[in-house]
Amino acid sequence: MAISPELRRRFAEARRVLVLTGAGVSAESGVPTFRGGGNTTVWKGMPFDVISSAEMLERNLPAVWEWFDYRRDFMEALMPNPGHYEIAHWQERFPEFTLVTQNIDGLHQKAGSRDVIELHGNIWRARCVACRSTHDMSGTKRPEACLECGDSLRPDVVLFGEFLPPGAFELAAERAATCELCIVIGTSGLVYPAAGLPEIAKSAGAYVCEVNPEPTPLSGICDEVLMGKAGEVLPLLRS
Ligand code: BV8
Repeated sequence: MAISPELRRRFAEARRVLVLTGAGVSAESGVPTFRGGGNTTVWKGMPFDVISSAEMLERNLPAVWEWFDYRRDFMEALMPNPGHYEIAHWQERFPEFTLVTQNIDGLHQKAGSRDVIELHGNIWRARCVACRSTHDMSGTKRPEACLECGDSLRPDVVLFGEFLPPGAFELAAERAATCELCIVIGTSGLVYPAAGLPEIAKSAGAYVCEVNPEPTPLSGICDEVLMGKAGEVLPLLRS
């Protein structure tokens, strides 16, 4: 895997760096991607963007919980991979480093990343549908109801057709618009508004680099594409 002298130079000199990650960065940890090898994740006959939708939450909250309980159970034992750890190191390396993720698995934080902008929420939290208080579920059973007001809980994730957490995308877009280097890792670039961030960085003059074993709709706007697995490619960037 050849890293161009241009990318090495920019990696060495950049101060303001933004990283956007998707399910691919967690693939080597055992988290199945949503769209790998041409097929889409299906749960009980429903494509994931149907079971993970605002409409389904309205219609059948218990079914939505069953889907997230199932994913939480198998994610419990999963550990970060070298890709996550390399990214965690970058927060010490670059003076102004921003990590934006579409992942809800919390593996970036488990690898030591701080101030992660979680665009689509986190599977280890539940949120009250009434008072919006959140409840940590890591290592504990899911509470039956809100411990503050007793109303029902929902996963603290962003479902299709729902707005992102207040301010999360705005902060990510602001950082994308001022970064010098944008590294896009393990995303198919199909879900918006997240997939719009590399375009914001590109149009603001940043050097945009993609790390993915497969081409994506974003590859065309990238200055450099490193076709490989995150856990194998990212350590190569270390000089
Ligand atoms: C919203 C949480 C406003 C839940 C998720 C504009 C155009 C078209 C559609 C829209 C648009 N704007 C809004 C929409 C609708 C929709 C959308 O984008 N639909 C898509 C399907 C077309 N967006 C929304 O609904 C968003 N909300 O816009 O609000 C609004 C409000 C009301 C009405 C209208 C608009 C909310 C979207 C968030 C949904 N929640 N997750 C859950 O997890 O169940 S999205 C979820 O799917 C993930 O978070 C992620 O974002 C996405 C999956 O994508 P990736 O992470 O990229 O994963 P994928 O499997 O696809 O690809 C993996 C990649 O990794 C592959 O390329 C593979 O090659 C690569 N890879 C594999 N192994 C490795 C690797 N790479 C590196 N290393 C490896 N080892």
